[in-house]
Amino acid sequence: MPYKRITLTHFLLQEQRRLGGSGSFTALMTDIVFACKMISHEVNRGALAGNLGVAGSENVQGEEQKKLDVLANDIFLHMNALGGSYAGMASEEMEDVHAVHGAADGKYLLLFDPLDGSSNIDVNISVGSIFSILKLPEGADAGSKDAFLQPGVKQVAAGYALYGSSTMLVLTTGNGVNGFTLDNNVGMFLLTHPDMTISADTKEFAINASRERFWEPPVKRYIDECRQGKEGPRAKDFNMRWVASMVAEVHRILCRGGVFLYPADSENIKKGGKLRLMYEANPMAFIIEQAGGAATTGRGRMMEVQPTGLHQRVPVILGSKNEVERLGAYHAEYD
Ligand code: AHM
Ligand code: MG
Repeated sequence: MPYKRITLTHFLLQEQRRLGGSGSFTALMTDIVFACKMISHEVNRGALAGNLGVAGSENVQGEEQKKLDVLANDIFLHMNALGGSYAGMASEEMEDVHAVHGAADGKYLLLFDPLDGSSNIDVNISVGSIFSILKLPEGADAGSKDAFLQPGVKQVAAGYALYGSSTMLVLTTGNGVNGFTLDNNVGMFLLTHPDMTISADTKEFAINASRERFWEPPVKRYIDECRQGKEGPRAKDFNMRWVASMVAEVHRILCRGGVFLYPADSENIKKGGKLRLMYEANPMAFIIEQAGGAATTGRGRMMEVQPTGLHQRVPVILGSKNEVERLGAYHAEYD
């Protein structure tokens, strides 16, 4: 009975009343929701719409772009420029920031990864969009990247859309985490996962184990101990998962606990890590912390990292609190 559930729009209006807001936040979220619905539609149509395969271009980081990377970026830019809530936007797929012209009232900055996990597009495995919302600092120029270089603790909202077996939108505005499922028949996101929380302990870890030869000693120690199972120092059996779509991994952790690592290693450390601070690590860290989990670089809280570059990469460890703290202790012992 869809009409008995709270829609995302109603949820946002309730939040607006609770906070005594002006409605501008509700308006900007509406733009994001439209963008995610359209991307969901394009992802679902896949090969039927000729959406698979490479675009023949590279992004700012020298990575090959897929057709859907480019399309999803265009959809995000276009939908979010229309509403007038944003002064500027920055994307994993664009070298420079995009000032929104004509948005005289735009008070917010939007950072997004339009299609995360895009190596999975062509094989019909879950992908997602990630977004982070910051306030435009007083007097700042939204056309300058300096306005965007704020630590994760300054985020006013963050979320992701998961294009999986169903499309979901998971959101935090700093007051817990709520998940909404897209009902395609009525075209609305409905609240299906209220107050998502992450168990402090887990028996599941996620890491790209093909990189083991590059790992630092604390990561190697942690994974070795997990793999020893009941016979090892952890005295319990662990399971492993790796989807290679961060959105899907974070969603699994929100649903049943776990720890996700894309750590610094001897090969990716030249770049600072693999995942991007502003488009991936910070928004996910905000969501994870709001659900009772923890997110670090292994050497400090993720959301306290002061960004120095728009496309900066960082080591990422996040998920069930006790496991993340254990990994932090192993790093501290080693350093
Ligand atoms: P992308 O933004 O280019 O898609 O890359 C980010 C993705 C994450 O979703 C995922 O956790 C990771 O890259 C997978 O990396 P790997 O291919 O090394 O397993
Ligand atoms: Mg990404």
